[in-house]
Amino acid sequence: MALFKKILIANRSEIAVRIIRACREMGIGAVAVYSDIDRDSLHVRLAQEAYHIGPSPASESYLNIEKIIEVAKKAGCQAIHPGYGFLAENSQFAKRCEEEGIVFIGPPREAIEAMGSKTVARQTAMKAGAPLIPGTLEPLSDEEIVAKAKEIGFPVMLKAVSGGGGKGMRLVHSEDEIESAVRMARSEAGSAFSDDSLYLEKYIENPRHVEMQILVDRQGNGVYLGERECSIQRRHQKVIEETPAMMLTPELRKKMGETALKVAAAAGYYSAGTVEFLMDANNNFYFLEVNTRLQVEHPVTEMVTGIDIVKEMIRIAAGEPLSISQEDVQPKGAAIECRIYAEDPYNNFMPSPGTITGLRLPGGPGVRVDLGVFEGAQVPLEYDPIIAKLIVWGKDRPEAVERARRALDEFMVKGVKTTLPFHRKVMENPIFLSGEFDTTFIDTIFKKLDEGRENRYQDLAIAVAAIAEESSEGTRVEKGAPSTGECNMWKLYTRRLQMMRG
Ligand code: MV4
Repeated sequence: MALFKKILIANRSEIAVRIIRACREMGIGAVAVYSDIDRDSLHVRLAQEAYHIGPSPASESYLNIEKIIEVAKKAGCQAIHPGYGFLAENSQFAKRCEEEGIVFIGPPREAIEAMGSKTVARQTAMKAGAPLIPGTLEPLSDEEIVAKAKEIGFPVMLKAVSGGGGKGMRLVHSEDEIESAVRMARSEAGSAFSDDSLYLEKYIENPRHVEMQILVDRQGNGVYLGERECSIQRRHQKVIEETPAMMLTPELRKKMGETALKVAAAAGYYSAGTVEFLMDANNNFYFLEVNTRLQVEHPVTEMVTGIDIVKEMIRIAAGEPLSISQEDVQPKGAAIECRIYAEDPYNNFMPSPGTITGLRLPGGPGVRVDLGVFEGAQVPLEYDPIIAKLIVWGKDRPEAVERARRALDEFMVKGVKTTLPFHRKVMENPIFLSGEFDTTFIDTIFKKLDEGRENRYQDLAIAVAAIAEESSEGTRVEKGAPSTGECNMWKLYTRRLQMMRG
């Protein structure tokens, strides 16, 4: 199949812009769609053509399957890229594209459907020989849940079969909690997914979230592009992602990569995809779920591998075989992504919609900004509040962190509150710098940045005391060799101290 002449991008903001960029570089026409409120947005400006698809609520625009297909046909598009969110994992949409002779740039709809059911996904992973979290492979009745929970042993996780992203999920510590947990989980799952079926897993304490990026072509050739460590999340929303994951040895990476490819093969998967794993304190990894889409955090993998995941996805959809083999994948250095949301980190991450009245972007070596706005643009309340992603590359993790700090200091957004101050704080956090963090990081270490602010002064007081001690004794009082990160933090503290002393 020859490459497409025109692609419709059924999305908005930074990810629509990202896909438009791939189209332009490939000589493919990019067709944007927009809702009322997005009439004048960045993705509309950067596309060659743009079509209005409806009112601002997503249900009447970016989720309107028939309208989007109608526009794709009218504009003469051979394919549709769904980006992430909206229709990206909607097998009905993939089916409608197929029926209309439009290529859905993503996996086969059967794979979307199968991986959408977390129990079918677990069955598939088991067939592929992936390590599974102990638990059930089928949905359970209330009675079965109680019996199985006792069999597995508390604590257990109740999960929604149609879930993902933490909705309809309940941690259950003991038998007397289980009845009410089942009731709440069923009701939550029922309203969120119109499916209240539940299954059980053994609870993994303080897990780390590590995911493996794969590319599989329609001929069945697959490569893994390495992992992303995504443990820094809030309310099941990722906030910071990095690669490589500090605790992954080359042997573990190979095992995880090959496992991910086997799961994909068992699911009949092609396109770009991500296999998610949980890692326990002993570095055992367990299959969690498959994300059948391009992910928000794909740029960190692009930074270290030099592979353009969006272009590969488009080529695969056009029927071309992969242009790379596993030996061509040689990740270099380290990359970190900070998601910049229009949210107020000083007020429990409340959405902060409005007009961007000022914008200064970071640049320089190793810095990539995937931006969804411009100065004067509106950040609407109706959609995901992500306005930009800052992705930095360094020869190793300490350099990537230094670049992140430097770039975050250059980054300025006026008119809306953003999560920039939060990221600046994380990049100084000793636990983040040590790499010894898990999915409890934000809740236990950060909570609100307000409290963080007080901690800042506490940290400073500790640093002052330590410096005083150091100068009186002539030696450092710390145990063990400090990491580069910690040294940098010391530099920052001393600089700040000097400023305070005038
Ligand atoms: C778990 C778990 C512990 N044990 N499953 C949260 C979202 C969903 N994708 C899976 N999640 C979890 N499943 C078992 N058996 C802990 C979590 C979890 C989590 C996972 C990844 C990243 C952040 C998280 C935050 C809280 C809980």
